[in-house]
Amino acid sequence: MTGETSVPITRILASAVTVLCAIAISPVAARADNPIVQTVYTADPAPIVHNGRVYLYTGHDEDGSTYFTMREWRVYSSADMVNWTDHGSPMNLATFSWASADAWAGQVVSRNGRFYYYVPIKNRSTGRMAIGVGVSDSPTGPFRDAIGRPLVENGEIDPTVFIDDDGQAYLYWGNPNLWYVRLNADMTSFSGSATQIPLTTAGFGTRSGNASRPTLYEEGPWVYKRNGTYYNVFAAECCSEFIGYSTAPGPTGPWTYRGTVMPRQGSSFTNHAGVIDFNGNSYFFYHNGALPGGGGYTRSVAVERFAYNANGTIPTITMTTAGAPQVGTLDPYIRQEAETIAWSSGVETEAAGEGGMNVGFIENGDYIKVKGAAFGAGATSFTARVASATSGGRIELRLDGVSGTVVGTCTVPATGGWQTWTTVTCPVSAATGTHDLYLRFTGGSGNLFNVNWWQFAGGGGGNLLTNGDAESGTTGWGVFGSGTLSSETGTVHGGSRSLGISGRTASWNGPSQNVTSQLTNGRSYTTSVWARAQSGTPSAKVTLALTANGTTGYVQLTPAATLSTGGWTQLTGTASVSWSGTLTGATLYVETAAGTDALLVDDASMR
Ligand code: FUB
Repeated sequence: MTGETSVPITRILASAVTVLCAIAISPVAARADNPIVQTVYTADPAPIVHNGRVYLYTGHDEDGSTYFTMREWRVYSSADMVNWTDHGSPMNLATFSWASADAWAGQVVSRNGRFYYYVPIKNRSTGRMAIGVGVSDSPTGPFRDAIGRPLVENGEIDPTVFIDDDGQAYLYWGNPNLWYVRLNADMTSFSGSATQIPLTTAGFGTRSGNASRPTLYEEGPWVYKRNGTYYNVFAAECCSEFIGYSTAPGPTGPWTYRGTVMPRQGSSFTNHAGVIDFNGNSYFFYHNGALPGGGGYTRSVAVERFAYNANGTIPTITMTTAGAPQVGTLDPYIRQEAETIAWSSGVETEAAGEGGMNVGFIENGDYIKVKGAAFGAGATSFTARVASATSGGRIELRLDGVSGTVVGTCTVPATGGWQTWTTVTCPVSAATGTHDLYLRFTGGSGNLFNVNWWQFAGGGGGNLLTNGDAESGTTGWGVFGSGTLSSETGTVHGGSRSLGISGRTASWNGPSQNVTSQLTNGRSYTTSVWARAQSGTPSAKVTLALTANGTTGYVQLTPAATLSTGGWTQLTGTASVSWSGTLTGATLYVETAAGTDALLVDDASMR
């Protein structure tokens, strides 16, 4: 990023509100899901997977920047790769009393239940860039300075941390050189001294026309291991940068240059990579200047799904506005934070007085899109937590477009303050099946109201299942046939617990619930259960055993889907349920087509 001063900034923006008003008039942007965040400029993505969610750490380019003016980091999370929840800022320059500026590209790693955030920042006393380390017990922070001083300092930037299978952790960083040091198990100290990785053209490609920098390596390394091969994905050449990568048989090399991951694209002269596997797929995070007002110092993070080639090489990935496909659907019948957003126009987020974040600075015509909301058999009402220091306004609930069908409208009153919260409810009709949901905000001029969270209620009275999210242990759950239930904390789809079953002796054995008293004859029900194998790749489905007039029949509530040990699979479907005579027993259960593999289930609903 040495050529930054040559990049023209075509538009200096006074405020994020100005930026986001511009988004509203762009029909192309309004359909897109990339960039991931529209409420602020974000840069330097660093994703991790934790407890069934992707946590995405980013830098924050200040509005109207003409340099890398960055004072804080931000964190977002998602369970479906399209709807991202804004958790605010987990760490900023003030976290490090010794730092003066430049909250640049960091990375978080988790070890022994703690989260370590490695960041480049300027040391006030030396004026040089150093690497600091924050620590937190939560992936969303807050992080505190783990050691009260730089972990390493040599004027270079962009740390990446990788923990090898033998438990040895490595910190790599550098621009213009590439360094590594072996971290101790405490993750906040190291053994030995910083070692320079030889930047050979065989290892990192050939740069032309720059005698002092003969290889393509520029900055932003991202080191990880896959199937025994070590990968270093990095920002190459400057300026502008593209993303290249090298591989090695060990964590310290020797490295071999393998080519381009992402060509130069996207109106930002830097780019920065983050690579993860989630739920059985691979994802490439990067940044560009795609938001209105975007450019080299006003960047935005985006993501693409990709598949490794059979020989382990990375295909060439290009930037799209569509982004990654959704994993499963979003449940509108559980509380959703207003700051869970696939795309938004005009709004901002802020810390909420009653905890978490809220959406604010809402003006007439602003909107939030939430992708793939599964309404199932139909929603009957909508509830939102709102506050307004002025005279409020309305929330229009529209399907599949900002001008799509209105299925409900809630009036938001004056509440006497921007953090004086009340709950409003309004009727909803014709919201069935799965749709993109648009919350379109209307009213007079100026700021209208804030929204903290929202939730729909279903025509069938909500989730028929007790403790569907398994957060209350095994409460409400039984076993169809043989097996032992357990409440699991190690691998969850959402929240902090899932339900395990082991000791199955037949393929039809599985976790179950009696739903006899909740069913209405002839009604259609939508079922969603997240499931994962603890061994093997069984084909699983959700079935309803119905006993009426002494006869038992079986309704397949969801089609079968293959489970794996590497990620969660959503079993979902809509089925009509009817019987003749008197219903005496109805049991929903998860089964497999064959085998007795132990299973995990989580976030189950039948509506
Ligand atoms: O965001 C500031 C700097 O720009 C990062 O540290 C580099 O990787 C480049 O993206």
